[in-house]
Amino acid sequence: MINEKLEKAFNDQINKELYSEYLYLSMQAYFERLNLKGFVNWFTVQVQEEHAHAMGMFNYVHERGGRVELETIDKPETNWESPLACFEQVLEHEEYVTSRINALMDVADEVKDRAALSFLDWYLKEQVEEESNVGGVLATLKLIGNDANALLLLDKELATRTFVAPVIG
Ligand code: OFO
Repeated sequence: MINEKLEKAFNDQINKELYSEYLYLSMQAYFERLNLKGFVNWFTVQVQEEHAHAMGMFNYVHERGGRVELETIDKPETNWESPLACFEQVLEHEEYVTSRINALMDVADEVKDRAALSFLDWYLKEQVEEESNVGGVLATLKLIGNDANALLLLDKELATRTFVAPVIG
């Protein structure tokens, strides 16, 4: 049976993952407006990943005999100054999520739930990958500056990203 404090921390993180899904869906809509279909594809995959992250925890809490209580999901921003500004926010958000996963692990550590710690290891590794992935796109966007042709080349590259359902835990 999962400890009550840890159960609450998991519920908070489920909300954060669902917010991530919502934020990236809003960014997807932004790139639809810009008609940059490769970026749209990148966010389509990102949205699916965030949903999988939320569901991984959703299922885990149940597996541990806990209770999931869904909270309100905050309204995400709907517009950005540029693709660069948008990706700056993605990186900032992923860094925030990493800090929340660390905080969740602190709670698991505090209540000596080693099974939960081992489960959360996957999320920690995933955050390293996400930050590096997003950091790569951001670095390219900085190089691109106002070069529309280079932006279209990046758009082509982002069109190749595909979703692979993660095996969590
Ligand atoms: Fe769930 O990893 Fe991004 O936020």
